[in-house]
Amino acid sequence: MEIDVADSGLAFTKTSATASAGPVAIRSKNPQSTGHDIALKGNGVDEKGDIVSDGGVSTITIADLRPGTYTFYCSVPGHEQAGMKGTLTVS
Ligand SMILES: [Cu+2]
Repeated sequence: MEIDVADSGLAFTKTSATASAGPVAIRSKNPQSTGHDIALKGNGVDEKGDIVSDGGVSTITIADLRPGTYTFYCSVPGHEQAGMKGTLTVS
């Protein structure tokens, strides 16, 4: 699934997403010159992708994501607090 970085500002292009339980890969293309990553936390999951910029794609892969509610976010310091986050609902 894709959760891309917005063209500008500290935001993704969506604030919520859904996925089916099981193996899940999240790809996040970052068009900005500012570095960002995609990260996921909740229910014992704590995954962070590489920080990328200028069209790069940050990726995380979870082998067996369980049903529940997770937070996707950018782990660059200050970015989540500034609003670079959203909710991933897995069912
Ligand atoms: Cu960021």
